[in-house]
Amino acid sequence: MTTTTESYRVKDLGLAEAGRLRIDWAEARMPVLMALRERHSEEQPLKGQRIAGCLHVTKETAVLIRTLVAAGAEVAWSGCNPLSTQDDVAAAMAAEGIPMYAWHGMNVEEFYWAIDKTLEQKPTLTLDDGADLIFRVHDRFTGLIDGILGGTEETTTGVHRLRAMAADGALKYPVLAINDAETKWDFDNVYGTGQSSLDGILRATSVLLAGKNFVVAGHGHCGRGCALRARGAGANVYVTEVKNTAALKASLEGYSVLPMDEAAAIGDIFITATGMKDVLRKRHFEAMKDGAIVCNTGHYDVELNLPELDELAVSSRQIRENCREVTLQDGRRIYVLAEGRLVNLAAAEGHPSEVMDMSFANQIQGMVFLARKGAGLGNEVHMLPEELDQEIAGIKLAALGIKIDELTPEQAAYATAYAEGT
Ligand code: XFA
Repeated sequence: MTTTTESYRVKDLGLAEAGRLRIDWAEARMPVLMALRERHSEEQPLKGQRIAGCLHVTKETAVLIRTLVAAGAEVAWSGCNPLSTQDDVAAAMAAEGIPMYAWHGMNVEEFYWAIDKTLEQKPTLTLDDGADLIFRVHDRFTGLIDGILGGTEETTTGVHRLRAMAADGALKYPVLAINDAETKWDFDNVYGTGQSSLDGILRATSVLLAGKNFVVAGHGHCGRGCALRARGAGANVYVTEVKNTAALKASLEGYSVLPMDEAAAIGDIFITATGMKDVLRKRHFEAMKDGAIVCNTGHYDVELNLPELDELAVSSRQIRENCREVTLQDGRRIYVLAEGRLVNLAAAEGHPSEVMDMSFANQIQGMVFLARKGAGLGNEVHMLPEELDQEIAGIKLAALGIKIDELTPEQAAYATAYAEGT
């Protein structure tokens, strides 16, 4: 059931109060967005801009939307993933007067309908997670292109596709790669994924981590975050890798590095964070101890080869939420969390607000940058200026009450002279 008027479509406007409570909770944990909101409500850098946004409708996104509005923008929104939309948050936004077109579980047709509704306002800026809005404008609404100063893109995949498009000369307005900002990828991958993945494991199992053998497949940013948090919880952390430099880093960080064939027989808990398929497969399941727990926080649902596990099974039952017990021929039991999908999304709540604070601060500052400079940029994928990263990190530090040193004028001069090679 949906509530429809001209200016929004959400599941149920009656959920608005519940949504507001959640948004208020997030606001208290997003000091960078709140600081930018205060600054931009005075300066109004987005006055006269119309923003179409297509991004997960969550409490954190609501804080982003309120901040864009406070900065002077007119905003219309759709959700970039029908399953990530929180209906109470969507309702709260609609109740605040945001043209919000999002509800949980919308189908493909409705998804494009929602995007198209946000384009009716003839945006001057687009804000994307997955580039669907940019693609839609380029495919179906080319008449809007001349009026668009630029867009932002949140994700790695989106940025990748847009770079391919730019290389073909097919990109018709400038795009900022939010993902490539250090305050985005270097924080949400490590600290966001690290904590939320452990959170998912704990919610799905409630096991004690201390003293457990915790195997992390992959020592990229996500794997590093998981390893760091598992060690902090008192687990013995083992890391598997296929890349020399990553393996060496893991070893020098103090983790035991070994091949999965050996880790399989040792581990109590396994988490994959590689981006590769079949990381845990038949030969590994065959070697595992009774009671081993397996899950994934890497690439969607391909890292655990569950069809191969099920071939080895004599029985299987859902024993807890997000926890399936698979019994093998010899009686050993393996516990599969969230069917190998991202455990931090399926069994927990994704990145904490404190982490989204930094990602979304890049979105805000990206919008302001495009409003000021977009017209002068080429139709390519651009990085945010490095100063913006430093500024965002600086606001976060200030909010945390952390002070740091400053170079003396002599040191600053020395640094410049040094860079010039004298
Ligand atoms: C849901 C996000 C995706 C939610 C929404 C509701 C709930 C939990 C699906 C998402 C992304 Cl694909 O948010 C989480 Cl109950 N996020 C981002 C996020 N993660 N991403 C972990 O939290 C980053 C990422 C992912 C998953 C990068 C590449 C591939 C997959 C949007 C968001 N999260 C904060 C939610 N806090 C409640 O706003």
